[in-house]
Amino acid sequence: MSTATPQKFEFQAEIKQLLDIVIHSLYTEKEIFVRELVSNASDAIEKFRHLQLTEKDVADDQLALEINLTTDDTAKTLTLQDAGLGMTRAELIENLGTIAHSGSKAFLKALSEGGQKNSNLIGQFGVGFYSAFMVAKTVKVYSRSWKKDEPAHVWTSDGSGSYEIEEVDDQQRGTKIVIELKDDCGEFATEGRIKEILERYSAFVSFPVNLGGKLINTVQALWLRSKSEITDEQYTEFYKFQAHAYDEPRLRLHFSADAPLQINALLFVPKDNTEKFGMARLEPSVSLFCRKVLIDSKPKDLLPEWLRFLKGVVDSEDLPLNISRETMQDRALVEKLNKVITKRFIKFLSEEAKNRTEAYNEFYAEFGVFLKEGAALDYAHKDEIVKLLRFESSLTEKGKTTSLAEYVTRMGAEQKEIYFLMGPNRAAIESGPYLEGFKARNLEVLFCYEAVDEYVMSNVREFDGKKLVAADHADVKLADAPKPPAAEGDLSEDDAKALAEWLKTTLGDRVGEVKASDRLVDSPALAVNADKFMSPQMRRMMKAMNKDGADAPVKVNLEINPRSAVIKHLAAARTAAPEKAALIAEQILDNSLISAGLFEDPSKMVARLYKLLETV
Ligand code: FE6
Repeated sequence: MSTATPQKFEFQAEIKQLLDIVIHSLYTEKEIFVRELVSNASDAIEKFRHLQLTEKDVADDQLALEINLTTDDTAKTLTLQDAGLGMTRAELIENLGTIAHSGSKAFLKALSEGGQKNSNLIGQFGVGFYSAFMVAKTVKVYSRSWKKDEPAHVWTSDGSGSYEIEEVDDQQRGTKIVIELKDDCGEFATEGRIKEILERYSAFVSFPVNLGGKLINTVQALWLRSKSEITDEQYTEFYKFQAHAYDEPRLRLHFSADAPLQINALLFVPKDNTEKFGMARLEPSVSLFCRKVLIDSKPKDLLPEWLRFLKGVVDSEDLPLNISRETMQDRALVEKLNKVITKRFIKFLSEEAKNRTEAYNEFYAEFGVFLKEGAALDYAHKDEIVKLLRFESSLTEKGKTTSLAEYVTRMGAEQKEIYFLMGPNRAAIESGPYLEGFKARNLEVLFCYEAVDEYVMSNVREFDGKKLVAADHADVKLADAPKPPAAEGDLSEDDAKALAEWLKTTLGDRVGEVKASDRLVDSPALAVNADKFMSPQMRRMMKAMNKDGADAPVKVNLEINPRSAVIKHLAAARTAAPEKAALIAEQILDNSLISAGLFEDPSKMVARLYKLLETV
């Protein structure tokens, strides 16, 4: 058939339909067409290179394997040229309609059904090319096949209903696409705008991408190379480039998987947790790529919220290129990626904790708060995350931590629960009245210093079948306690009971139950939270937020120590000096509230103390 004169063709009905979808609804941002065309060009070169391994007799075999873009701001055109395998006349026609033949019906059907489960129907040269018509008045495709002696052609269309094909002479091997831009798309004829787009989406394309003769992509897609070939310096350089960071990464995980999904990932933990300084909440910043081409730089659901401190890239061949941010067409796939990566990262952290304990502990000191968030909120991974948590305890040195697993190995046979105490710091917990009963019984208590710990502990609830119990809670029973040796002058059980009853009457509404207790060793008294629904920490938080309920007067149960000199003195004063005894009772309650972090109104206390001092 002669092809010397232009020949006109109508688009098939399916192609018209597809074009309409691509132009009007598949992509939310017009700039995406640059990514799609560069991606096609890269694939075409890749295929050519592959083909060259077996085919020796190819057209223009000296051509540099490059992609060249040029803009013409006056003519309002953008030109992309590649040295790929090119297309013959038949292939131009065939490739244009490939999707229409191979499953476009199913594709269209899937889209019309909401497009939620779009499998990868679109092959390597998919609908991407059509995206040019989002911005083009006309598109000209010049192409010469790698097959020698095949003439070159130019394909021309305005995307409305028909196209023309004509033979041309001066086209080298590969494809050159010339886009004449619509009037409102002139920005894509400026070098600055195209540079920006290339740097965003095409920074890691395997072949040189030149814009106006200048090389754009200078960084390698490190995540696709083998670990053994990469130096620490290269990793750090990549981290800085990818995360726009100036620090050195604290930890890195480079891994690949083939099942259940094909994944290459390179993840970094930065040096510092910037949220800690009261800076804005971190945004997800592990970018999602498909074969080196950016899909989304801030994919919302690629990782769970608590991993928002991670930087880096995830690349999966299983992703269709045209997943764009607003049209995440394959939720299920992203969810699967999320599962695999999260599991893998948790495994990595547990290995770090085991093999590089010091580095892990430093990581934990900085980023532990995110693990706590995960332990409390990520139900699917809770059990594994809890193993990564670390706490100081009554048995660790100051600044040293223990895991819950280690705590459990130290538990005596009769201990059934894991105890913890909240407090602003180690000194405050150690000097408070709550710890002494546990210390006397050789029961280890975890120390929690952060406001979130309360929430974390109540969400985690148990570890290894053992309940996590607040050591200052009224329900804590230390039944098997060894009775402290009786001493001269200790209150009898009856005296203690009578004193407790008297205290209850004297203190009135300020206390719930008052009883003698074995929990105490040195302190005279201790307040245990009588409010099952609001811990002191919660109360403080609600007060800070001006929430209702925090204003109600504090009500606590009081436990007294019948062996304490102060209590013995009080028992004697009760009959000898009733007025003074009442003052002492009030003061003992206030002191115990201070230790519990529940003391709120010092005004009465000052007056009372002066009154007491008068009696000395
Ligand atoms: C997509 C234009 C039909 C090659 N190189 C490049 N693009 C390619 C191919 N496509 N298909 C093969 C496409 C067009 C038309 C299909 Br008309 F770009 N750069 Cl080898």
